[in-house]
Amino acid sequence: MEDGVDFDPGVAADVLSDVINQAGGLIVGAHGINVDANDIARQRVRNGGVIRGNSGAAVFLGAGRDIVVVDEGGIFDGLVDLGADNDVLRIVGMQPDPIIGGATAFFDGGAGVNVLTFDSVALTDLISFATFKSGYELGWRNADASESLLRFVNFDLFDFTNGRVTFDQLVAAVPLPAAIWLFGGAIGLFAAARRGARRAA
Ligand SMILES: [Ca+2]
Ligand SMILES: [Ca+2]
Repeated sequence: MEDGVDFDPGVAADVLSDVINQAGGLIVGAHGINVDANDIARQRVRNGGVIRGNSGAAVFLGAGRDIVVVDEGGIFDGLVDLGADNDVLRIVGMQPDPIIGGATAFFDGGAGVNVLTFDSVALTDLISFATFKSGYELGWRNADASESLLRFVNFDLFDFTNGRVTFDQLVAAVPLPAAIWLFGGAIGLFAAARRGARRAA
């Protein structure tokens, strides 16, 4: 099976090509959207429909400063690999699916300094952070109190509605879940009890 959209080599660096898949649209193939292995051109993929890779990535954009925009309700069935160089992943608006891009979506910024941009999420909306497969799963609460999850790896800078943070600042901004506070508190009590026991001995 061929790729849904296949960019051929030979396009110069800095030339930007757009793929816009609107709600109701379907791009499907071995890779949903693919570039040549030697690609250095820029691609911008905006998806409010479905992009599916049946045997490869849903989206592979290779080198060049590429952009992926997840419109409200956009589904990426498979890996979204932005490839080498400094890329941007942008999450638009309020997403109806609790997992951004759908249950199989996973966003890999690849090499370079990659930026993840949230149009409608503030740093203070974050509620969870965990490892997920080879990357991470970030959770936040939306304005309507629904919750969203994003699964990603290899992003370095994170733009929220109230500012930009590094990966370490992102992790530090997520409130610790109650279970960790309780667990940490229990360890503290246990250590105190052991110290007490040693003194008594
Ligand atoms: Ca590219
Ligand atoms: Ca990259």
